[in-house]
Amino acid sequence: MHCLPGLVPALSSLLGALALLQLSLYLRVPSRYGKHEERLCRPRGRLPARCAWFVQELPSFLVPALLLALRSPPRLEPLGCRLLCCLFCWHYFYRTFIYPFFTRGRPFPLQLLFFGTLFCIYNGFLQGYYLIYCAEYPNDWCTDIRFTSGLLLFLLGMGINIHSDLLLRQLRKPGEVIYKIPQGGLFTYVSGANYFGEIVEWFGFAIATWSLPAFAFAFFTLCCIGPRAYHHHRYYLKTFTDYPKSRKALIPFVF
Ligand code: NDX
Repeated sequence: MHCLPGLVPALSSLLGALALLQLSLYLRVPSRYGKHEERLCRPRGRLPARCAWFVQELPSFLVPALLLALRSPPRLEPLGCRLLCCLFCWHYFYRTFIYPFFTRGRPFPLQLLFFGTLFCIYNGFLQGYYLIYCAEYPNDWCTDIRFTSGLLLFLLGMGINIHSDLLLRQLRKPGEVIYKIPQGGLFTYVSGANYFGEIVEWFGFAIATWSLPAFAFAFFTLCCIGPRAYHHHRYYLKTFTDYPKSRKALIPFVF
């Protein structure tokens, strides 16, 4: 496999277009899984959350890992390239092999699972293909301010995301499916603390890679889970009369 000129900008533009489609579809109405499902747990047409998240997220880990393994001769230099590819795989290792096995979420709709899996194949290919076959970085990229500041943002975002996922999980006892008011960590300031962390993480990755595919993915993430954080916030305000009034939807103190 080689780097085909034009393929990366074309796939990145399509990802940007999908982000806008996502925004137009889900700005007013949230995507129908989790607390925004209209009806509670009809078992048909759904897969247990553990299975669903594992299946859906697996391609985001597997596709770049396969591309890396298939590359001949193996690409080991420069160090910046290796590290950036590892960051992407590291996040999806967590999301595929750790997150699903602890989730206490409701069964996930098969239809969304299908589209989610297609999306993860597409994005895993785009990010992996670019980093493994196309990206060119100078040997001292690891000391570049874009790499170091992006890496810091990525780690900060990932920390917030994992911690917030943990706080959400602890709200339920095993077998429970009810919703409670999230407390602690960044939930003190925003309803979508896990989403805020994920968005910071992917913008950090985009800065560290300084690449079109990564900026397109960060934009997609913003358009996908930004509106969802807003819908979560409205849901909490409607459901809990004692919901903290000073809490914002997504960005602490701002929105
Ligand atoms: N999966 C990313 N679009 C998505 C699945 C849906 O990783 O066709 C994008 C991802 C996909 C989406 C994916 C892509 C676009 C799709 C969309 C479906 C339609 C859409 C395919 C792939 C589409 C077009 C047309 C453009 C092609 O019961 P429960 O499940 O609600 O329980 C929840 C629990 N919880 C609570 N428990 C007690 N009390 C409370 N108050 C609670 N509040 C929540 O916590 C869950 O078990 C858990 C987390 O829930 P929630 O709702 O906060 O997060 P969730 O949305 O489930 O995301 C989980 C994590 C989170 O860390 C988030 O940052 C990350 O995954 N994520 C999620 C979505 C996308 C994404 C990251 C990204 O874009 N980077």
